[in-house]
Amino acid sequence: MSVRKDPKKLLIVSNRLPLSVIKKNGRIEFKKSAGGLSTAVSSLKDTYNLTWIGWPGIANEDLTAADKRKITKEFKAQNLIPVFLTKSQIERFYDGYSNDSIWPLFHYFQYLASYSDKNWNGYQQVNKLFAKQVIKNADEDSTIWVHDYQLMLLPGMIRTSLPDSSIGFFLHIPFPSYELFRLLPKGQEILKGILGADLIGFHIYDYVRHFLSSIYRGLGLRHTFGSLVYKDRLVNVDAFPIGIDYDKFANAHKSERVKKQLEVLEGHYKDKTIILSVDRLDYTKGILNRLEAFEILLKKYPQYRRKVNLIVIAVPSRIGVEIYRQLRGEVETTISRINGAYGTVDWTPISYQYKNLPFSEVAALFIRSDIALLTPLRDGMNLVAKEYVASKQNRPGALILSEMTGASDELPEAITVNPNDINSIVDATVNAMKPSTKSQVAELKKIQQRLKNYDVYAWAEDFISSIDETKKVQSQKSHKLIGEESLAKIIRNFKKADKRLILLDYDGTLRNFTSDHTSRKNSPTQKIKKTLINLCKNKNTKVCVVSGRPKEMLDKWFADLPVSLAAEHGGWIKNDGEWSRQDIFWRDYHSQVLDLMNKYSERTPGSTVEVKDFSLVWHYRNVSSELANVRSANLINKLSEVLEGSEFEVHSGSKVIEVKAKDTHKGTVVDDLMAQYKPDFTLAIGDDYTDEDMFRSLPDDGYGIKVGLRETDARYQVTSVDEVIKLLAKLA
Ligand code: GDG
Repeated sequence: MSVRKDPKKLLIVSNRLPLSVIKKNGRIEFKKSAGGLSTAVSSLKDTYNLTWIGWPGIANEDLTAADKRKITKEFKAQNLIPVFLTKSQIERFYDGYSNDSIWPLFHYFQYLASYSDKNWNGYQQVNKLFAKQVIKNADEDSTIWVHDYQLMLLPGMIRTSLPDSSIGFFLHIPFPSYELFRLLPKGQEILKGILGADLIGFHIYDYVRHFLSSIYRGLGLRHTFGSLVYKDRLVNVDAFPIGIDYDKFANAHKSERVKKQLEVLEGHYKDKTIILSVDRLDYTKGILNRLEAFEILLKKYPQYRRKVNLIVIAVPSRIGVEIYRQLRGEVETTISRINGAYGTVDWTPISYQYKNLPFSEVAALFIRSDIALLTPLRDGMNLVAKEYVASKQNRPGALILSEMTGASDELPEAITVNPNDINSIVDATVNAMKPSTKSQVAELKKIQQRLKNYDVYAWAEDFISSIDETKKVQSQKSHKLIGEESLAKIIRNFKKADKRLILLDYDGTLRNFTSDHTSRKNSPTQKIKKTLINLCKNKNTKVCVVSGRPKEMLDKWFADLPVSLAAEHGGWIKNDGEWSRQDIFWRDYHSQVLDLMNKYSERTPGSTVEVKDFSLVWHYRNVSSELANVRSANLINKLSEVLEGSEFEVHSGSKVIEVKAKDTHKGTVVDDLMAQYKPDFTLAIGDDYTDEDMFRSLPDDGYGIKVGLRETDARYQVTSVDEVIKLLAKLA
């Protein structure tokens, strides 16, 4: 771990802080919560100037003004900042949208998910309160790390106020498939909120995949190997499987307290096989499934009775919520039933504790248990599985793990079960009681090495350095962005020049894209027209709109303006009032391409075919993203086969596939106008691949400006159409 000389500010933001406040007999008390996250984060203290923002775990109504002052003061001493919440905010934000909508849905319990506008408003409101505290406490070079499903709007909110900040977001629960995610009202807002981050992390690649597919299908955003551009900012999405505090568990057997606890267990469970179950009492954890499996085991295999014990530790969780109360009732009734049916005077099959045990007791149970039986129906990761393995230093132990946990991806050596297949849990448990001690220890050793290498400290360091890495790539990508100096230079040279040529693409450059390329909404605004007129006022400035659109459309929009026009990528040029055309000979390629495009259009709802003089275009802006992906790739393949060896080529543009002659491109417009006017200042602005031909044809001292942050041959880049208009207005 590297130690920085001048520690950088790191703001951790999560729903809960590592310190909770409780009030006993009117007095404030502070209680440490020892979760994996607080362990990980406390390790970062040496490297960073650390501040943690979160809810202190108690409602405003239970606090006096003096209490709040005391909490704020005590927290400040530990670099913690409280976000105080009222009962109704907690109810709507935490119990409501977080735990009644997101938690069940993201864990595939669709039937338990409920929604209300009231809860959504509460979720937004509390995310705003968190944002306020972050903004108040962040410096320009702070790194902000936002955690989990309660704060998914927060990255976007911070980004609005601090556009250049470094933000990471990590989700501790699964990200569901889009088919589930799309059920969430306000899902798009949630996606946009998360996308405010520079780096977005999940436990495993499956969740990454689901997230990427959701932003593609929900927002139409494409990615390349997990990188995408959102609002002209590079965003990276990747898997960072959370680790555990490995040494703490691996060394637990040396602690005196743990040793004492082990003696108690050894005495009580002498010669017994212990099966261990440890979780928060949550319906996602599949506790009832494992009880059912244990009951079947006792029934089907009487030889194990009196030889095996199941120890169930259920940590109280969300106790105010009805479904959790119900679950507790069911778990306890099931356990009583099994104990009643199979227990004897000197043997109780299931030992049950509904409490949060001290670490020494949990560790001793991990060490002594012969089998860990962890059968969540869904679990983001499941740290207990990793902690159990880490605790087994030179001791045998079998891990039965649900394949629905993130951890199962990382622990292929575990005995995996489908938690919905009760018989497979029974069989796995019976098998786990058999194998040889030696092979179990060897298997565990293999996993331990991996858990040690990527422990919770390595995880946190990895995530934070990946935020830094993302910021670095962002700044490399933006090195072509026009700054004040380059802009001043362009204006200076523009003014100095005797003859100027300005070539402007239309869609995506002068006008933002709309969903329908034929709609009236695409026509130039008054502001665009005025800017162009002003530019042309100087007789020595030639402006040409160079578009892929047909000449009729450009005539309709620009005929009354003193600009030259190039339609169909230069197939047609209107200079000094007359249209002239290039010669091209389609032969029978025209009908072959058109037939193919028509065929695809019929099979692909939302797509259309446009016939132009110099090209044929298949538009698919309104086709659903996944289908568009498949159909466009297929069509490109088919067209390439048809056109092989011809003088025509296929281009894949922004939601269009276009076939045109190789010699018809925007570069020829630059060449023609340069030859005619011999300007000493040339400027070309465009946003897509067809404009690259213009940039490449510019003279060495010409200025090419790309709209957007994609790779380009242009000398400069701007991020939006608005910036183009502002720049042209400055020149005019
Ligand atoms: C969420 C995600 C993801 C349990 N009982 C006691 C106790 N524990 C400790 C365990 C473990 C932690 O609590 C539970 O972590 P899990 O990962 O198993 O589950 P969640 O609480 O649901 O956590 C989960 C995790 O976030 C991290 O990203 O893995 O998928 O749902 O560390 O040891 N600790 C003590 N007494 C207990 O009785 N002291």
